[in-house]
Amino acid sequence: MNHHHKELDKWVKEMAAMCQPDKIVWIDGSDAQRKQLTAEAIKTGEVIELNQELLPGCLYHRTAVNDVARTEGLTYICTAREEDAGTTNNWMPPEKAYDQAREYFTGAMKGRTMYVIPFSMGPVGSAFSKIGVELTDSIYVVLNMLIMTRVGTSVLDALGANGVFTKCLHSKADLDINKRLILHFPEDNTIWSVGSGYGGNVLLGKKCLALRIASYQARQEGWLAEHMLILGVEHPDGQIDYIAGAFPSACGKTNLAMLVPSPDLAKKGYKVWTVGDDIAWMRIGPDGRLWAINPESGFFGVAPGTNSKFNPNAVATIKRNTIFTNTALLPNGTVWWEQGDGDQPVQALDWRGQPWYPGKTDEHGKKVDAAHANSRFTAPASQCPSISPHWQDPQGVPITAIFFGTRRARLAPLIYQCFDWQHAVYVGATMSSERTAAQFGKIGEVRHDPMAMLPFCGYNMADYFRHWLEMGKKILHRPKVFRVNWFRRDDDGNFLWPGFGENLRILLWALARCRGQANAIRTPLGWVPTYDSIDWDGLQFPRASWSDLHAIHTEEWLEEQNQNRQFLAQFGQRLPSELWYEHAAREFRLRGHE
Ligand code: OXD
Ligand code: MN
Repeated sequence: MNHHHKELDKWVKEMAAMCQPDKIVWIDGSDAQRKQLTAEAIKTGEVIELNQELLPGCLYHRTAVNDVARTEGLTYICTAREEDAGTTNNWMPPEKAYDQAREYFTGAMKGRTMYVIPFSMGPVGSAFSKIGVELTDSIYVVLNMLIMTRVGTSVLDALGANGVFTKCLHSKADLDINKRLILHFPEDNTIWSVGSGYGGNVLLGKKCLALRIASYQARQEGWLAEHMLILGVEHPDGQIDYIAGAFPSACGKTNLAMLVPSPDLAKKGYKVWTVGDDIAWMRIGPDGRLWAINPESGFFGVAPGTNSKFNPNAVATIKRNTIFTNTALLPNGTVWWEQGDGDQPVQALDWRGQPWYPGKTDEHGKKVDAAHANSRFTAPASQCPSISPHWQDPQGVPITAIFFGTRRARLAPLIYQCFDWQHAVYVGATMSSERTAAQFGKIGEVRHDPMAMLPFCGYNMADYFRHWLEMGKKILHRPKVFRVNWFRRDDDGNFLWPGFGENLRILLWALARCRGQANAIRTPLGWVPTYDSIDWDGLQFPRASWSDLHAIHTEEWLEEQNQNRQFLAQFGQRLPSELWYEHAAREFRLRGHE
């Protein structure tokens, strides 16, 4: 490939000398090359071609059975000083990390091809964007990167002879979980990932670059790299407000980003536009507002639960040119998953490739799912019916409101508005959520996940909180911040709130608050909507349930305060004192002293 970046050439040669591939292929981003690689991967069985009449351009892939989610325990931030990685990250000294991984990488690509993928996170050439180059021995990775990022010659052109890029090295090696490492070297702008084939571990533009490395760079450069969706709400008068929202993995970010207004709200002229479903890069614009881009160009969404009722836009998006991973495979060459569209199949191959039938149980009598709970679709954002006309604007879209959401069966109200930016940083810093299938570990267990960034912050989280506080001082027109929880349940375990399209009612209240227009009640937690401040057209929602959704059980909240105190204490002296101030202030309010 024709380019003149000496450092890039040198690095590719060095990595090839270590990994010893049979050949090196540069990915140019062309359709012809993509088709040729697809054909090759079909031939070797790395991917399976789906029914091209029913799912044109679609492919199917299975990962190894012990390689189905991000392995946070094997994910490291390798800074020279341990305290720069902080207590919430795994840390290894860079030399040790390189040495250990070098062992796994050495000769790992023998008999294989090394693909060189130049990619841009963000529109090519935008001042917001960052360039990376991923080396990998997996065509599956190449095909996913072609969807999730902007790839090829145009990126090399933008890089020029001296451009800065993140060095991303990946090898499946033996897919051995005992020789798996996901290593980040923020000080070297380098990522090494070995021994995995799961998206979150190997599509290095996504979590590794766009969050862990980018968050480190964002602090140095004065911007924010966040685990947030971006959506636009169009009002009947045509004005569009943009919201960014942080939610932990598998808490409905994709569904919220693609929200379809309920019929009565649609009739009034409300629309929702999708800008991004997972990551937001936000900078202060010349007008003093916060402007956001989605650095990705595709969706890597959770399949189970995706259906025409809850997310028709996602269903439409994944009808073509989509890669399905670890779903069930049907005899007619289509795919299926639990809580998806269509009747439960009478037979299928499950995500492991085993014959499956309804009611199948394992040796312990436990029901076997056909699709893995963290099975995924990879689909081009451009195919989404609700994709915003502004989703690729190089300067991004202006953010009016920020949402912090988690999954809590009790305790957290449906929504409250934070009193101010400093309070919001405390609320974000102490949010906790129930664990989902997107990461290894016990599902349902409550864990702290500050700003939904626990697994993605590439530096000391205490410094991250400070960075948020500092940003608040620099943004002239700060977004208003709201804490939401769509998942509160009653004593019988039923969801109290219908969610999905009805969430727009809550978004509209928040946006009205940003204009100073909606009523709210002051509570110890923040500002809560009055029942009458919500647009209820087309939804009969009992007043009593509204109260239940916002009930604050003081004893439980005081226990939560204890948990929060313990969580914050781990950061020691490095924690900004403003957070202790906010902690004490909330406790004071909860105890009724205000
Ligand atoms: C994701 C995740 O894939 O957060 O977006 O795990
Ligand atoms: Mn995510």
